[in-house]
Formats: sequence, C-alpha cells, structure tokens
Amino acid sequence: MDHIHMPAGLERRGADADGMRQSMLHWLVYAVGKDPHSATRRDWYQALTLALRERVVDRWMETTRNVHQRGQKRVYYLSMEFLIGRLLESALGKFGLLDTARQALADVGVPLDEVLDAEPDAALGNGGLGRLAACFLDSMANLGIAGYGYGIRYQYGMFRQAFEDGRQVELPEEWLNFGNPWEFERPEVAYPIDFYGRVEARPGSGSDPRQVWRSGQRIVAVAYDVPVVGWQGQSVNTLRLWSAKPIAEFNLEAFNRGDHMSAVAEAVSSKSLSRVLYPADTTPIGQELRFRQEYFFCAASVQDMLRRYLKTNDAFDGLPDSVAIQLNDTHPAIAVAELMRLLVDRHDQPWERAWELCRGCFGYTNHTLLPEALETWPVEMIERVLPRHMQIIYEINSRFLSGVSQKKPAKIDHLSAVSLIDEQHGRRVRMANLAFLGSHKVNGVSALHTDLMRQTVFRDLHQEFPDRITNKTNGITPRRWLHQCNRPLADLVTRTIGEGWVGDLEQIAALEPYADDAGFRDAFAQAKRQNKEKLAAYIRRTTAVSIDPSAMFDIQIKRIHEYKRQLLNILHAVVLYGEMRDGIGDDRVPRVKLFGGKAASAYVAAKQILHLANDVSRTINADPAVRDRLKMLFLPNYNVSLAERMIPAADLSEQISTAGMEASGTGNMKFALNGALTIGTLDGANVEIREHVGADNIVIFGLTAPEVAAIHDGSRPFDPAATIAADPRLDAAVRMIADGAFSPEEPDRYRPLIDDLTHRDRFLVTADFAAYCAAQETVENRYRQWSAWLRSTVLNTARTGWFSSDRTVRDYAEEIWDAMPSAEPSTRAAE
Ligand code: 26Q
Repeated sequence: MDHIHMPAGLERRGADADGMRQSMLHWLVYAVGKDPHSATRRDWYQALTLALRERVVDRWMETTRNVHQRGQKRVYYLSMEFLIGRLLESALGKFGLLDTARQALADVGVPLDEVLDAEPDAALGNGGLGRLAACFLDSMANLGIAGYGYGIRYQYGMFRQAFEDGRQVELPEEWLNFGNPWEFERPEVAYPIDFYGRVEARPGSGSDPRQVWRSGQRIVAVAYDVPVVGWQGQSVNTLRLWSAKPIAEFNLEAFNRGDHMSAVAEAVSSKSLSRVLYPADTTPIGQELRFRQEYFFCAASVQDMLRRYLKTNDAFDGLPDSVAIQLNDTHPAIAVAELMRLLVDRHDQPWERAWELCRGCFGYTNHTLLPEALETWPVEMIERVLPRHMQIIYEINSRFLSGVSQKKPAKIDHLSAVSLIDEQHGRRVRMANLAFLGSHKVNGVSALHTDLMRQTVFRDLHQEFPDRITNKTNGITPRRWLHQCNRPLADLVTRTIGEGWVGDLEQIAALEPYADDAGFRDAFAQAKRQNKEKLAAYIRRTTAVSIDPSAMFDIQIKRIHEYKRQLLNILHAVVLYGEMRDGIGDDRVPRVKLFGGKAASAYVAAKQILHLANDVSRTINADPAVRDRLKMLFLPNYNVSLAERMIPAADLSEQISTAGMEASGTGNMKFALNGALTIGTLDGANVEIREHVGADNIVIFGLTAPEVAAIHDGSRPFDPAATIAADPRLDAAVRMIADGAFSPEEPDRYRPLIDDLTHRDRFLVTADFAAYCAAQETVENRYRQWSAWLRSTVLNTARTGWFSSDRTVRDYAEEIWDAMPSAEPSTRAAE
C-alpha cells in the first residue's frame, strides 16, 4: 500500500499557534457544528482535541505499520480496569504543544485551563490496580513496546462521590454523555460471545470425543480504540475497549405477536454487560454479572489476538514468540480456559501442546494477599454460565494433580492447597490457582509482597514451581505524575538538569548534589509553595473552606479501607485537636490534614470511617480555638484529576497501612517524586522507598509484617482494650468519638466502630497508635528545621527515579514477555 498517499495532519499545516487555531476553528465549525461566538468550554475542548488528534493519528498509523513490518512481538495487557484520567493535557504535553494550544485559545479569548477542565475523567477503574494499568500503557508507548490494553468500555465509570451531611452518596458517572473524541468505534471489529447452554460429546478424529458447546445466549463485543500516546509521540499504541451489543436490537417475531416489551428486552439485557464498573476493590462480590463481564472481555480479546496472529501465521508453534498476555490480577483469569478451548476445540491442537502454548503466552500479576479478596467462583455457577470452560478447568486440574502425586506421594493437605477447586467453602474455583498454573511467570508488585506470596497464599504452589514467582515492583509514569501535574517543579528540574528525565526518570538522580545548594532548595520550596497556593485556591473555590498555604499539608488519598487505616490518621487529628484546644503543645506546627477517597458502596465500615472524618473536620474547622493551627478536610470525589492537584501540594504523605496488607501502593511513589516526605509503615513499596531515599529522609513507624503475623496467629499477645486503657491520649480520643463529641446530633453514631476497635481491632490501629504519634512528632521536629527538611524533600525527588513505570515495564518486557524492542538507533534515537 506504499503508493497510497497519506494525508499529513497538523504536522504539515504547521504546529504554531496560528496553525493550531485554524485547525481548531475548522473542527469547531465542521465537526462540532458550533459557531465560535456561541461555543462553550466543552465545544472548545472537543475542537482542540480533534485538532490534536490529527497528529496523534498520523503517529498511530505509523506505529501500527512499523509493528506489523518488523513482526514485533505484541504484548496484550488484560485488565478489567484502566484508570486513564484525562487525555488532552497529557497528549498536548507529550507533543510539546501546551504553550501553542494556550496561545491558540488565547487568540479566541478562551483560557486553556478551563478547556482542559471540561474533559471528563475516564474513570474506568477503582484505584491502584486500574491506575497501574494506565501507567503501564504509557510506559509501553514510551519504550516502543507493541503493547495493547484490552478492557471494557463501561458506560458508567467509577461513581461520582458527593457528601450529604457528611455521608457518602454515589452518583452515576456519565462520562460518555457528550461523546468521547478520543475513541474510534470499530463496528467491523466485532466478535460473538457465548454464554450458557450445554456441551455435547461428538465422535472426534482420534479416540477422544470432540466436545461441542451448544450455547444458550449470544452477545456481540464491539471494539472501541483509544490511542495511547508515547513521550514526544514517538509511538502511539492502542487501548481496545469492548462494548456489549445485542445480536439484534429487535425481536421481530415477538413484536409481531404484539409483545412489544419482549421485542427489545433481550437487547437491553445484552447491553447491560458493559454498562457499569463494579465499584468494589479488594472484596470481590459474588455476582454472576461480574463473572460474565470478565468472560465477555477475555473472549473478545483472545479471539482478536488469534485473528491477528493467524493473518500472518498458519501454525500455532510460534504463538508464544509473537504473543505475550499479561493478566492484571485474576479478573481475566478465565482467559486461560478460553485460549485452551479455542486451541483444542476450534483449532484441533492436542491438549498437551495447547497447554504448553498457553503457558508460554500468559503471565499473571497478583495484587493482594487478603484472603477475603481472593477471587473464587462457585463451580455450580461456572458450570451453568460456561459449561465447556468448567470441563476444561477440571481437565487442567486432574492432569496437574496426578502429576503432583506421581512425582512423590503428596500429603492430602498439599494436594487440596494446590487444587483449582476449593472444597472447603462449598465447591469453588480458585481463580488465582488457575492463573498461576496457566502462566510461565507469576509476579508480585513489591519485594515484600512477593516474599509474602511465596510464604502464604502460594506457599504450596511455590513448592511445585520454585522458579515461577518473581518480583516486579510497581512504578508510576513520570509524564503524568511529575511533568504534567507539577509544572513548577518540572520546569525547575528541566532548567537544572535538562529534559532527559521525562523519558528516562533515572536521570533525575542528577539533582542530588543540588540538595546541598541553598539557592536550589529555595527554588524547590517556591515550587511547592506555588502548588500549595493553587490547591488552596481550588479548595476555596469548590468547598468554600479556607486553608493556609504556610501550614504543613498532610495528605492521605486512597480508597477507604480498614487496612489502609484512615482511622489511625483521624485519631491523630482528634488528639491534635484536643491538645490544642486544651492549650497543650502551643508550639505545634500548623497543619492541614487533607483526605480523599471513595468507599465501596456496600462497605459499611469504610462508609462510617468516611463519615467520621467529615464529622471531625466539621468540628475542628468550626472551633475558633484551633483556627490557624489545625484544619481538616475530606475533598469529595477523589479521582485522577484531583490527585494531580493534591500530590504536588503535599508536604507529608500518609502511607500507614497495617504491615503486610498493602501489596505495593503507588501513591506513595507519586508523593515522594513530588518532594513530599513519607510517614509510613514498613509495608509494600514503602520498604523500597526507604532503601532508595535513605532512612533519614522518610519517617517509618509501627509493627513489621512478621510482628503483625505473630499477633494474628496468636503467638504474640495483643489486647486492644488494654492498649487503649494504657494510653491516656488514645483513651481520650476514643472516648470523645464514642461519646458523640463529633456527632452531637446522634451521639451513638460511632459506637459500632469504636466497639470493633476496642474488642477486635483486626488492623491493629491501637497497637500502632503510640508509635504513629511519636513519628508525627519526629515529622514536626524536622519541619521546624527548615533547611534540613527541604534537603530531605529534594532528596526524595532526586532518589525516586527507580520508581518509574518505565523501569517496571522494562523488567516485565525482559523477564516475562521477552518483548523488549532491540534498540534501533536509525529509527528511534533519530527522532
Ligand atoms: C474483584 C472481583 C469482583 C469485583 C471486584 C473485584 C476487584 C476489583 C478491583 C478486586 C480488587 C480490585 C483492585 C485492587 C487494587 O487496586 N489493588 C491495588 O493494586 C495496586 C497496584 O498493584 C497496589 O499498589 C495496591 O497495593 C493494591 O491494593
């Protein structure tokens, strides 16, 4: 097709403000259909996006062509969640066109910031796992890896959070209502997805019968593609999201019968498959619709991969050399059974061969060890929804278990631990074991988490496959999490060491010597101050609360979860408040405690904690006795865009989970990179952050993972009631909450919460309380020594280059996917 002349987009028209304004006006009039005089912010957003999109699409097609021509290995990242956030500012920044766009808009009298704000967040995820997927896509595009994200195009993303009298209310997130200029519908890329029915055994070619699945329901998956722009537009990859469509919108037969509702009922129910993201993190809900969503997008994705592979191959031998599939947790684990089904049933591959191919392709990332969070599905349900897959799961299991007992006589406990079927809690399929067996590598997301995987949930499987588990510590993309979200600091860094750090964050180590340069430290402090003022202005605008930018900004933003221990932070606020009110410790550092995060709709304890945070904030902020010294605020609707505002403004980052429970954390990395100090436990990636920034530049407190384990297995005594009674500060704080000091309209509101804390305290809030308060005092003492504090914050930025998701993804590409593109100086470095 070399003879086809490709149109040149923005590039040929000139990328100056003039050219961009012309292009924007063209799109505004002819695509959006608006007169510039009556165009709204949203119209300008559409027009600017469409103008920039020309350039994105040019590079996109170039990338796709290159991958094809080079026969590059493709990496498919399967994830139920992609928390990509807004795309316009990010794409403009990557092409270096922010100032151009600002000028082009200024020429028509529109401020760029307002246009950027008109873009809804693509909130197709709950939290860390979904955001990690987005950072990985960004890094794959930066590294020139042929990476494809595969997921679901939810019509409703993560719910919008509002507060009513301090309580969370959930509102639908209708992010597609005004259309999405970043997506390309591909009506021709559509696959049938089957459910229900039965399996018939037919005579096969050999001695084995051929299994034929007669399905009971068929739905269609239609592709929507979103471009994933690499740094400087070097390459543009694809995020392919599936939307559910009915086979027919209309049942003519029912309609003619006069049954008008039934005529459309089936279509409505088919579309519901991709309707809404489940807003549950960690605690899986046992609903059939969720399982059908999982299969829906896996089946579409696997069909798509095989179709692409078979365009250029006529045998399956090369499949693992051409295709790597990464499972983002167990949510897409059913893809293992689906690939087996297609290879064996549809493409006549012998079982053993198919299994080898499967394992060659798949890798599995685990994100949690909490037992209640491990995904299992009732055998009965899988048998009904996907009868052929249940047979395949049984077959995988029986071959594996007989292999295990043949090697050496195995203990029954060992066999039942490694089995795909959990017989203990009704018969259920363990998706983690399926993902483990179906993959050649299984990875944890931090060093500590990976160690614990080997010792706990996968102990028995690890004995069988000692080389399978590997660590890949998480990372974050420096494009969004420094270059985009923190212009003042990013500009300072670039002025000081050049711009190379954006594409290669390890270069930021060159800042280290400047930690001892008083002039640089002041400039660093000024950037932080600017960010704090901007956040304070935003908070005043949106919540009418005033906060003082010279106070210490102490921030905890993440999903609300007992193990993340927002309650510990709230108790500390209550202590500070009580002491300041009573005139104790008048010399304390003025603080603003900021929170953000959503509670899963059905998670009662999380909702109570959130309500308490709002009640405590209300009381503190209304009390003139502590004004100027303490403020507390829970910002509503925490999402990627709000994170981009809050993280650059933080002085102190709260990473205070019960040790052993946070698999990695990634917010911790974002704060450190943006020059905040961390107060944290030795959990997840905090351990590695300490190793990188140095023990003097992070404040660690609390029980360690082995100590927590000892309490939980009973070998170390722990009595929360006695712990409270023995600590006057804790006792006073607990009493205030229990007696209704923060909920006078309903004094017993927090009795259940406090009862649980006093008699159970599974997350060891009381056990770590004294250590946490002491650590907070250490933080304050540092903060008072201003230049030492600043030095530490500079060192946090300078020493967190390793936490780039480019490093993480390169590790995956080299050790799991074997998909690292060979450096091609002629093409890549020249650009
Ligand atoms: C499963 C089944 C049914 C419904 C929902 C779910 C579900 C959905 C989302 C279960 C878990 C999640 C999300 C988990 C998550 O975000 N884990 C976080 O992953 C991060 C990236 O590795 C880590 O940094 C965090 O430590 C971990 O908590």
